[in-house]
Amino acid sequence: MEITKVRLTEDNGLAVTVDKDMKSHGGSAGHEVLLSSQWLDELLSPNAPLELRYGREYWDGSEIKDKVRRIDYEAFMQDEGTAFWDVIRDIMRLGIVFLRNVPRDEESVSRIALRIANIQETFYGRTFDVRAKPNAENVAYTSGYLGLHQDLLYLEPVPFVQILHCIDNSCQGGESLFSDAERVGTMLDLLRRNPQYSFLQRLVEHTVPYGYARHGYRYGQNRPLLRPTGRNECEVYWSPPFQAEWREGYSAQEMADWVLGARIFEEAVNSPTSLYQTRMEPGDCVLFNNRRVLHGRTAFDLDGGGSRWLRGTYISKQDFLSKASYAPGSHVSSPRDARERTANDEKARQAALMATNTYKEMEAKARPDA
Ligand SMILES: O=C(O)CCC(=O)C(=O)O
Ligand SMILES: [Fe+2]
Repeated sequence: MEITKVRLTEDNGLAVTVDKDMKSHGGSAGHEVLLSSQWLDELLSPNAPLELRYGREYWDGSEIKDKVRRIDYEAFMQDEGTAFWDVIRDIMRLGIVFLRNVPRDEESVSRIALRIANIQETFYGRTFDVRAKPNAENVAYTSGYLGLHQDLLYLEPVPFVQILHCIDNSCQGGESLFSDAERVGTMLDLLRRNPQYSFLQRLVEHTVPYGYARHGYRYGQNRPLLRPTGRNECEVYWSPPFQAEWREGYSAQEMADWVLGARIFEEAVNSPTSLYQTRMEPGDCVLFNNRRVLHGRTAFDLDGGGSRWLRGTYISKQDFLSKASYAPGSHVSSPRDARERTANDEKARQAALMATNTYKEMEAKARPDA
């Protein structure tokens, strides 16, 4: 079978004529095979995954205040509406977005999840309630301060999107905390490449045990604090409230190095510069990337009156990306554009990260003579 003619189509795809069809297609004189520009783009750009097509914007607390959106629930739920794709894009780009005017209904959180994809059910159930209760099985279900963390690191896969719908929040306190951990992780990864700070290597090589073993359930996974992706970005695993007992035989020096690195990370994600603190009101719902953005909350006062009740659920990464891959051209760039832009932007982005105060503070703390 040979190509006898190739021409450009109106949509910048190709029309290829072959002399003979394959046997399975009858084997007669060939016809034109149409290859769409999108198909060709994807074929020619294997290293432009969806993440690059949406673009990633790291943020600190003041940047996210300007960028974060609160999108109307009804607009989001409408079929094929722009608001729907705005939500998907913000989750991909910023890792966080809010809905407002969400109906006060126990089913709202699953409706929101199912508008995007299917739910990732866990042993907490298809959906779960976050309320202070006696004998709480985990610290999230108390009224105490809940430090920045990711949910369910002891599961595989770790849930990707977490959705929390606020039904009541009339107590004193109970404000939500968020921090862009991938921003800090990527900076620490840059610092680590400097031989002077090689102790940070421990954050990549050490694994931390996460576990849950209560009420007839037993789960466990070991995860490093930093996992470089090989694309100049660095995944992060951080969930101190749910850490299990260390069992690996690391030396005292190795442990000391890990602790120093972990402390630098912890201070950076918790610094007032990095933190985004916001109060969720009834009818608000947050959707965030649990793999990238850490969440927590301030303590609240149950005795002073009022109540606090959130309902949550999760979506897995593959299910979320499956939906996200159908974004219209208004919301993503083509694979080719994404690849070119990324190549150009990479150096600039690294330089920008290294110029931040967060980076300089981390560097100062890492310096042995500091
Ligand atoms: O109470 C909150 O605001 C957050 C609770 C929490 O971390 C969770 O449900 O995963
Ligand atoms: Fe949580």
